[in-house]
Amino acid sequence: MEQRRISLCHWGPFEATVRDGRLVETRPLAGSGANADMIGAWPEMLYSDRRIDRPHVRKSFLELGPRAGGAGRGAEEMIPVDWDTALDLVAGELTRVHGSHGPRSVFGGSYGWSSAGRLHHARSQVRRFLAAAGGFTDQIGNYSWGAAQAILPHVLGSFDAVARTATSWQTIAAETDLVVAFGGLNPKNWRVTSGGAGAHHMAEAVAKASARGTRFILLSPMADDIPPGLEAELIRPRPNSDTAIMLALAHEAVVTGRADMDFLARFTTGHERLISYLLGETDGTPKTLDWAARIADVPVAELQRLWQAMETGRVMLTAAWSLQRAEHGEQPFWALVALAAVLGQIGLPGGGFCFGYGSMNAVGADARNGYVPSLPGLPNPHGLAIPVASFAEAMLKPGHRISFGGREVTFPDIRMVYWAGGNPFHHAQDLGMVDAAWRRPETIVVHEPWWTPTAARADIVLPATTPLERNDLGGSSRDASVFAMPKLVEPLAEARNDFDIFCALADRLGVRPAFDEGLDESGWLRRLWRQTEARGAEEGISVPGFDPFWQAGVWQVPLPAMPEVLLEEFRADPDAQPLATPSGRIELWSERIHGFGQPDCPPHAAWIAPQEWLGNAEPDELHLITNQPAKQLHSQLWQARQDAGPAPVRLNPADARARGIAEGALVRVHNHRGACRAVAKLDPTLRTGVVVMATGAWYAPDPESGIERNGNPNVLTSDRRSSKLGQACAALSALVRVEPLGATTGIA
Ligand SMILES: Nc1nc2c(c(=O)[nH]1)N[C@H]1C(S)=C(S)[C@@H](COP(=O)(O)OP(=O)(O)OC[C@H]3O[C@@H](n4cnc5c(=O)[nH]c(N)nc54)[C@H](O)[C@@H]3O)O[C@H]1N2
Ligand SMILES: Nc1nc2c(c(=O)[nH]1)N[C@H]1C(S)=C(S)[C@@H](COP(=O)(O)OP(=O)(O)OC[C@H]3O[C@@H](n4cnc5c(=O)[nH]c(N)nc54)[C@H](O)[C@@H]3O)O[C@H]1N2
Ligand SMILES: [Mo]
Repeated sequence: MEQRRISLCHWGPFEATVRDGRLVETRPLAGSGANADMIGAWPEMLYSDRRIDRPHVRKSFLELGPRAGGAGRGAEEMIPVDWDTALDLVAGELTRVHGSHGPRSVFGGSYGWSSAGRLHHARSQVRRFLAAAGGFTDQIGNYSWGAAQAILPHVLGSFDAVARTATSWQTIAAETDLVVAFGGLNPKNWRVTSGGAGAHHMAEAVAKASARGTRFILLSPMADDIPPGLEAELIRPRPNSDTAIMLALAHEAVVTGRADMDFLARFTTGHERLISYLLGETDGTPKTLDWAARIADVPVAELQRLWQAMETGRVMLTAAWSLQRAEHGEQPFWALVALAAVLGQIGLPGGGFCFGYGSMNAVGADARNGYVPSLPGLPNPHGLAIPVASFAEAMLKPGHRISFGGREVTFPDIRMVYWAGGNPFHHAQDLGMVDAAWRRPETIVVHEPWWTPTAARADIVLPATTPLERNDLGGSSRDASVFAMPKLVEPLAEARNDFDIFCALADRLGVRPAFDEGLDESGWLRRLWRQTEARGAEEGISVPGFDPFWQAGVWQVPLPAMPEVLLEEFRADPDAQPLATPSGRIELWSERIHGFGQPDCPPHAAWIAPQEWLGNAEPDELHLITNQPAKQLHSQLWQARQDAGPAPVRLNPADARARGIAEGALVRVHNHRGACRAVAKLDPTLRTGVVVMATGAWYAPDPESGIERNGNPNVLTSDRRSSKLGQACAALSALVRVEPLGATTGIA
């Protein structure tokens, strides 16, 4: 018997063909623009020999429990056990650790993208469960735009400009003369959206603007940040130097009399102090184009041309999220706002600034917010939350205090780790350090559908279903559709839904009513849909009932009446619609940040050189960019590509020649933190001195040499954070060396 159904994943909507109970094909939903390779990988993913078929316990943990110690994690045999044994063990450990060390000793922040459905969203489920079970240590912030999340509330009153709102592409296509994109507009990033990418229209939107005559100038070390077919000019600055360029452009506006002083006076505060810094009155260094050209190591004529292009017309400035995933990552975002303020077009259609047009699908798409429901959380009264990227440091240094957002956070004494829906051995920096930290806790529990490096390093592994094996609903707030995600096939072997696993544990702990509120899967789906209905009632939008929605498989949320323009209301009436900053205005100088007194995050946007970048590199060192993988979602989908060998490292042919490296050669990429294998891919469009390795390879250190075999670049990145304000992931500030993989290492 053959059946066709529509469903959704983070990389798009698809049509699935199921024959005699087996998934045989997945294809992008017609008209969705989703990537066929990524969508088509589902059957291989579902039936991969990396699926976890039943609960497993690490051998010595099964024998000795927490007395086993963590040294054998990842190396010892994993023993299959039945569900009751596994669940009793987990419930017993939670009770023991809570009882002896308190709720904060259970670390359950469990960062990770999980899968697209909103009910069975593993990370939301685990946090809800641990809160119901008495509390836990959570994580604050995210890896995507953690530094922005820290700085923007001080500048704009909230981080809405990175999390939710961007001027619509429609408006850009109609109004904008020039788009200046720091970090480019990389089309590979438009393949995914958190929650599920409904429609993929970004390339079309860019093409439409270009066809109307919008000019594009992109700043990025690599040419693939330009969408195919777009005639864009490219400036290739050194990585991490964008802040200097932005400040120099603002300086140029000031000294040529083009700064919009009326805008600065009405809509901002502190511009006098920023200008004084730009002019060099505070530090003796005027932030001229020459100054920036030296820092960014680009011909000054390129910056002059950029400035000339910006002098007239409607200008949209944008920065990719990648810019802030760096040391002092707060600065390029603050500097971009400052530059836009100096130009005076913030809040005008097609002008000002926005973040992330090149970072994720549907940024700048027309969509109404709030129609995709989410699993409600529960209060975590005895808990604590630590900055997301600090978890490994926290495991290594219980009791240590760090500054974060102007206050202090004390690391808890983490005894137990609970992870569901994330792959820290993919996402965290300095994996050698993470590996060491991971040996410290007494007990580690992981739920996973696949034997990821994280699952392989747990004490107790519980096999989770994939979204194709359960009923759910999903969508992204940046898209205009909500999808039903019906169960397509029966769960593999003994795999269970995360929700059902937590129900069984909640029973054992006596907290089931608090956790499931008496609802099963179907009850929860209906309850989530009531959130959507309530949102519709607020806005006078008619929402179908759950049953008709489920039957139709998708609901198109009506488009907003007017396309979005970021900060339009503020510009229209700053007194009636003040920002939530202390001054109610855009803060170009922040008294509050001044009060924090942290030299690594001064009270105005400033150029501060990172500790690791081309400005202080040894002659043979290269700047490593770790960007998002083109045909994966992070480490997801890697299991469908594992036979391809180590991941590529891209080098400019001149850098390759200098090292005796040919196209396709196996190389060793290394620094003092670690080393990995990779396959050399020569790219003449890449800036010299820069190498690029996408994230996403599964961590596999060779037990003898320690070299990571699959090309996971996070063995090379540093755990140093953006600043004491943000404590955010700063993966994009790292130097490496590359050499042919020869006799020195002994691995082929
Ligand atoms: N060097 C460097 N590192 C980076 C970045 C970078 O730019 N450079 N980017 C960072 C960013 S922005 C991000 S968002 C992170 C992403 O890091 P992660 O979110 O950790 O990466 P994923 O591979 O998406 O991990 C999700 C995991 O959930 C599992 N999963 C899927 N569905 C289910 C389910 O239903 N139940 C359970 N229990 N598990 C499920 C998947 O198999 C997968 O292992 O990486 C960060 N790391
Ligand atoms: N296909 C695919 N798309 C994805 C994801 C995925 O895993 N796969 N992940 C999604 C997620 S979770 C996130 S957070 C977003 C991330 O979105 P981004 O952070 O914007 O994406 P990246 O690919 O890391 O970086 C984009 C480009 O920035 C450029 N760049 C890097 N450093 C610098 C710099 O210092 N200066 C300048 N000017 N340019 C620089 C690089 O050339 C790189 O190609 O992507 C999302 N999109
Ligand atoms: Mo992200």
